[in-house]
Amino acid sequence: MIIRSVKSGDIRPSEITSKTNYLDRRSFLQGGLLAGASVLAGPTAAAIIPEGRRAKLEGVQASAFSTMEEPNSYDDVTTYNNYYEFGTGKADPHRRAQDFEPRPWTIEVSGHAEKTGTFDLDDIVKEHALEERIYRLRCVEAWSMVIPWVGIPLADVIKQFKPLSTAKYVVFETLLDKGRMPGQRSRVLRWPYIEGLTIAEATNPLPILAVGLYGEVLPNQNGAPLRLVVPWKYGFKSIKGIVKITFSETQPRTSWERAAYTEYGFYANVNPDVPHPRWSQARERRIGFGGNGLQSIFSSAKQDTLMFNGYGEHVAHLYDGLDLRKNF
Ligand SMILES: Nc1nc2c(c(=O)[nH]1)N[C@H]1C(S)=C(S)[C@@H](COP(=O)(O)O)O[C@H]1N2
Ligand SMILES: [Mo]
Repeated sequence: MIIRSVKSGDIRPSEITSKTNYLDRRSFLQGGLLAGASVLAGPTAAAIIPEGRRAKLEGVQASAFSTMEEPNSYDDVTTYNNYYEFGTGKADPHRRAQDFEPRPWTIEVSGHAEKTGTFDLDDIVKEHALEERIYRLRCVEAWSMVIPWVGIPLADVIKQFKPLSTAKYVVFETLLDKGRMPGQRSRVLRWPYIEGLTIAEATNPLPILAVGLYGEVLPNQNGAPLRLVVPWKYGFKSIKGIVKITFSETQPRTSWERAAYTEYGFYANVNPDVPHPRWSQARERRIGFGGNGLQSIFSSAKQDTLMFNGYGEHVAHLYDGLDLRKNF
């Protein structure tokens, strides 16, 4: 099988975006292997998250779900962020999350599942193999990036906790700690940040719990030590700094719905046909490319936004019979 195992030592972050890797990935996809996660089951190495800023992740496997688009630069991905716990400006998380200490870290798992309790992050991730998933991220603010995440499939983590048949939703919460997250002193959102998925969405092969990017541990500003990535939904669904996972019978009220329920719905599927009440969602600006730093957002050209952010073949069936204008 043509699975490229990326080991630290023989690859540097800058090389992950190299043309060779890009072409490898393309021939892999052209080999017709994009059938589903089952073909990707390679040797399972215990995932270990090393400590320390910019520490390399070992034994990362490539994924057929990765996009073939050129990833954004490390600088784009780590200096232009949304993380209101560290301020509402795009440059705030990069500046203000530097001293955040993401370890040790525990996750509380509760609700309608057989296995609940408080788990050390390492005890959850060591059950899984690490994958690089290069995904588009489309923000509700009509910009996008391409980010080489490293993570574990959310579906596998869900299985690990054995949800009951009454578990209809999976709810995620970010750390609540005004001392460590100064943005929580502002009332711009209800804290803690809350997000949720239906159980069908959460067990789809696409979402991952990311522990890294560019082959290294996740920077604080991108949600260290653990954040969700749901590539067919607007970026705000991809909650950062997760400390709590709840299996719920009822649909949660998310932080963004509480902030403005007419603007931010529970589903939040990327949809060029449903405008935000205050702006169109038909097009998007790709951050970077043709400039650098913050200036580039003004210079880069716009491109059409794709239904489900281009991931429709994998997720459109989840919404059969649902009116996506009402359920935005
Ligand atoms: N806890 C938390 N998670 C969050 C946010 C936030 O403010 N707080 N912002 C969201 C939004 S709007 C986007 S677009 C993505 C941005 O992820 P990135 O900065 O890693 O690119 O994170 C999402 N996750
Ligand atoms: Mo966003």
